[in-house]
Amino acid sequence: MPFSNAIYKMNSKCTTQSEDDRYVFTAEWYDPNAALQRRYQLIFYPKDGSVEMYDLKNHRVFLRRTKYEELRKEDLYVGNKINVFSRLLHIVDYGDQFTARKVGSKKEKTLAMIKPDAVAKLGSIIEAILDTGFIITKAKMVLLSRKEAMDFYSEHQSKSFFSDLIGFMTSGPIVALEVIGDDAVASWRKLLGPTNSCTARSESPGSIRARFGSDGTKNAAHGSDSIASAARPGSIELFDAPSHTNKSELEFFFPSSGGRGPKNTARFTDCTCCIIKPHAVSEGLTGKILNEILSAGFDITAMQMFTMEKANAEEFYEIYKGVVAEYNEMVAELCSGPCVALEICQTDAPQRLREFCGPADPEIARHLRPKTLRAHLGKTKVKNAVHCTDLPDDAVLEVQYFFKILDS
Ligand code: FUP
Repeated sequence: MPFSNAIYKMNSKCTTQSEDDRYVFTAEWYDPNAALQRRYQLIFYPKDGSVEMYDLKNHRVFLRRTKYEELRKEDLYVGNKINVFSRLLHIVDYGDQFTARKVGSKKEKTLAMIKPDAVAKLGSIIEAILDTGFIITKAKMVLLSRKEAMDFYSEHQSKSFFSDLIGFMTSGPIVALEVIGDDAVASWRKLLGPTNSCTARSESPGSIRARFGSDGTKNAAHGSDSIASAARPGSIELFDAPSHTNKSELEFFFPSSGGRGPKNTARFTDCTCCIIKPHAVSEGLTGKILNEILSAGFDITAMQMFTMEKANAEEFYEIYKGVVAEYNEMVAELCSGPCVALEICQTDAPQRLREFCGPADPEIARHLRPKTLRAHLGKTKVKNAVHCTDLPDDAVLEVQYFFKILDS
């Protein structure tokens, strides 16, 4: 594209609000061909949903202002990964004061953890989280070892309930979530309700602990407890965080560098693979889909959120290349944002899940199999809510692709 400094200069200077607001970010993209991390100024215009990119190293316009309806203002915050015309961009900073003030000021991230007693209600809890306006940016089902549970709850080691708490927390899988939202630490704790579920039922009957917990130990879910320890996305320097922080609670499950955190729970046997597609995740359907799957009696034995590179999406869908006309669109959809991978266990899992999901084309599903998942929640043949393994022989391979290869 033609060299131009004009737009860059104009955007660098423009930090005040106008009738045509713009949000400016610094974003990075790993260019696999050049094996280089490239840096861009990314400008989003909410008025018409257009986007523009400027290559910061080469000082040239990379993408002229172009409408891009898939991009939502809510997805633009530091720390998030977004897909712009098949490029997976990592937003690393705010590009101007106006954007930092408007987008970053009240945004916090916190750990929301679903405990063993409430994992069966995963769908409803995620629905409540999304209905409250949070965005889920990371998710992983794990089974804590005793050591991990004791580390996580080390501040309670001298308490009389410690041993029961550790026994409970290691009794089954849990689901760790990173949630982002305005005042997320306090808002999530408000939604959680009082520590003891019995108290919660009298004091805050609509809360998560009132609805899904039983007592003072089996209380459905956890939330990091202080704003002082909260980590605003990508704005760590804004916080003078103490060493025991809820950032470190997030780090415990989702280490940003080095270690891998607790292992996923995939079993790789008697299972099939289901992927909640990015369009469904961004439409806020994750909770609904999990609910439908669980209500139909399927066992979700592993779950994790992934943001795929295009090369991974191509590889995963390789068997459809040259066979399915929509192959390219399927690839574009799968890497267009975060997806949620599930391992589902059940006798004859691949076939039963396929029957449950229904025909790949939701229009056909609505005519022929109106009770299926895709009939309810699919939009088009490509945006059909979920992928499920087609051939039983591929089921374990697909589960391995996510839970062994991508999770490494
Ligand atoms: P909260 O911050 O609401 O999670 O509550 P605490 O930090 O006080 O407690 C952490 C966890 O310890 C609770 F979620 C459950 C467990 N606990 C008990 O098992 N018994 C108690 O009497 C208090 C807490």
